Amino acid sequence: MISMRNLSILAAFIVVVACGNGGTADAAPARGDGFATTEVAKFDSPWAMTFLPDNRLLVTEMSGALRLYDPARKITGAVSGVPKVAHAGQGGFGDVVLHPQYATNKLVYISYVEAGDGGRGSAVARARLVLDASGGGALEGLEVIWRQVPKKGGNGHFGQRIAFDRDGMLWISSSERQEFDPAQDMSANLGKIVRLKDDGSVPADNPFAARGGVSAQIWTLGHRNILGLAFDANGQIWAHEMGPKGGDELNRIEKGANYGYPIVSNGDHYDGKPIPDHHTRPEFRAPVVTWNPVISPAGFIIYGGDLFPAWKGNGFIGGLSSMSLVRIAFDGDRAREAQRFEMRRRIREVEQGPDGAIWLLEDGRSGGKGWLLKLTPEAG
Ligand SMILES: [Ca+2]
Ligand SMILES: [Ca+2]
Repeated sequence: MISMRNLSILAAFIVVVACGNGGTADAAPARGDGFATTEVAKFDSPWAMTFLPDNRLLVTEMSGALRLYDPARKITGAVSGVPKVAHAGQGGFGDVVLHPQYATNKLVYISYVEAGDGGRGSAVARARLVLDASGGGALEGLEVIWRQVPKKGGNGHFGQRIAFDRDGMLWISSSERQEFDPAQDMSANLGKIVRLKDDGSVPADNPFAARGGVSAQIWTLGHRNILGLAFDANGQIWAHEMGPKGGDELNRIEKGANYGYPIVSNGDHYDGKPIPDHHTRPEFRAPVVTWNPVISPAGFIIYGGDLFPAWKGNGFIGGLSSMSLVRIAFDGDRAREAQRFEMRRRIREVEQGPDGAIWLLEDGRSGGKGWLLKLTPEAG
C-alpha cells in the first residue's frame, strides 16, 4: 500500500521529470557536499545499525534478521535468537543498541513489533550477545523488558527507537499507532517518549512516577511518530517527529512536557482536515524546527567525531520521502536546518562510525535491498 506521503512525493517527482525537459531530474549528484559516498554492502529492508567495540556493525532487517557486518573482511554473518517479529507495513524488527557497559556485560537491546491480544505493538528486549568464530553469533537469555500498551490494529507508527543516555537510562520512542488520541491518553504509553532503567523498571524521578502503571514510564507526551532520538554534548535529548502533512518537527525534549499532538500541529491531517497551529495553544510545547514540505525524518545522530571537525556538535537526520541527509546546527536551546544533502535515496538510519565516518542505511523498498553507505571527507 502506498501512503499519502509517498503519493505526494511521487507526484512531486513526476512534476520534476515533466518540467525537467532534458535531464535536470537525472543530473549528477551535487558536488561539493564535503564528503564522498561509498556503497559498502546491501541488506534486506534494513532499519537500524550500531557498532560493536571491534568495529563490526549490527544491522537489523525488518523481516526479523539480525546481521553482523565486518567492514574489514566485507562479510555478513547472522545472529540467531531474535524473537518472532510481526513484519507488515511499517512494522517489523526495529532498533538495536548496546548497553553502556556492553564491554563487560555484553548486553544488546532490540525493539521489534510483536502480535498479541488486540493487534500489534512494539516490544523492547535485552539479551547477551555471544559471538562465534564464523562471523556471526547468538542472542542468549533474552528477556522482554517493555511493551507498548495497548496493542492496536494496523501496521503504522510504532516508533521504537531506543537510546541510552550518559546516566545509563533507557529511552524509547513509542508512537501513536496512527490513532491520534492515544498521544494524550495517560493510560496508554503510545504517542509518548518513555524513560526506564536498564532493566525496564521505572526511575523514581520520572515526571509521572507517582501515578503508577504505564503513566509512570512517560517522560513526555503528545507525540505522533518518532524515528530518531539523540543526545547533545550537554546530555540534552532531542527527538525528531514525523508529523502530519506539512508538520515534521524537531523537538527539545523536556521533562513532563506535552508536545500537543493531535490537538495542535503546524501541519494538517493528510485527509485535508486542519489541525490548529502551535501558536494557538501556548500550553503545549512548540517544535524548535518545523518542516513544510516534510522531510520524513528517520535516524538521528549528533556528531561527535573528528573526521568532519567542522560538523562536531551538528545533528544529522535521514530523510525518507525527501531522499536526503539533513544537517542541523544547534545554538543552545535553538536549532535550525543548516544544510541538506540530496542523497537520491530514502535514508532510514544514521550512525557515527568508530573513526568518525558517517554511516547511512538506505531504506529497503518492498522486496528490494538497501545499501549500507559510508560517508568520508572528500579528497583534495
Ligand atoms: Ca543506530
Ligand atoms: Ca495546523
